Amino acid sequence: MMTLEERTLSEKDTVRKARLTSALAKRFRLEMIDILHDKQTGHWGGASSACELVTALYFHRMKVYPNQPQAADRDRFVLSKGHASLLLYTVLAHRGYFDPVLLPTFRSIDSLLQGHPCMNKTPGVDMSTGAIGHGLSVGTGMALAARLSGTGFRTYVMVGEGCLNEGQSWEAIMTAAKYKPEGLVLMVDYNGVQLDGTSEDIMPIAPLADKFRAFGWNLPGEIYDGHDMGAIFRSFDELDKVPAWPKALIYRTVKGKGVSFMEGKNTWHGSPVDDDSWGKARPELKAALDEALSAAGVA
Ligand SMILES: Cc1ncc(C[n+]2csc(CCOP(=O)(O)OP(=O)(O)O)c2C)c(N)n1
Repeated sequence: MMTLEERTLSEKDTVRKARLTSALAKRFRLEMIDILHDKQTGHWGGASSACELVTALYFHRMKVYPNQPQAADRDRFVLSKGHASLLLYTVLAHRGYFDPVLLPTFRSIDSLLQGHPCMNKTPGVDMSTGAIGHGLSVGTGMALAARLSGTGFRTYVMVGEGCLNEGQSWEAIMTAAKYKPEGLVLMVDYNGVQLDGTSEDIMPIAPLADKFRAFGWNLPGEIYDGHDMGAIFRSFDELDKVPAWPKALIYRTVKGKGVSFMEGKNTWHGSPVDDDSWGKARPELKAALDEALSAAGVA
């Protein structure tokens, strides 16, 4: 019998594929909360908010070769908000880069899976991150390298609002607008909450799409729902119709998505998941998974 991963990757009908990918993301969320509870360390809020987005990239959008993680023409992914490392590891493991049995070693001494992504340790990690704000600079360099080498790969950079509060991001935004690297896609996980408060309180970034356009970037007209897999797939199609580079996609998301009492709360940015909270969170995540599996026609 095929696994959910195999079914998702082999599905040709995009409506059915979006439902399968959505179910996969819900399963990853459940797996993440179990690991975070087990380890008593790690970041739930921003991993959960980007769960559908990163799952869609690796299971639908990006050209990748998990058994050749250094292939020159592979698409690149830079998780500028590196604190969401558990999400990247969970998706990479289930996409075939390494054995998912390693996931419970997350954040342990000498594990392949360090607290923040390390490109020298973990197969599939294209850039080491964790100091928020530098992802778009390296992503711009990677996209320019794709031009120089003629390999034509795409580079996807995911930022949170904390990244966009860093001046370095805006230097990269200007640099990319100047050199217009083909294949550079900035994805914003726009969840409105950071480590110690809301973006409104810390440093507002709205109106974001207008700012990007004013800086010379190109975007589809919509801010997409980053938890609706159909909308995410559509955002990729609409991105392809935008004629000029560099391009950005903005997704409205919910920090801590999937657990009612954790949603939208900065306290769940990186607090350890205690027994009581885990006990209450799990049934909610399991119910969402069951619903998604049933919508995808998976028994
Ligand atoms: C340069 C730097 N300063 C501070 C931090 C501490 N820090 C970690 S996450 C974070 C806030 C992140 O907010 P956001 O990018 O919106 O993350 P998301 O909600 O999407 O997870 C901060 C300030 C850091 N990692 N790097």
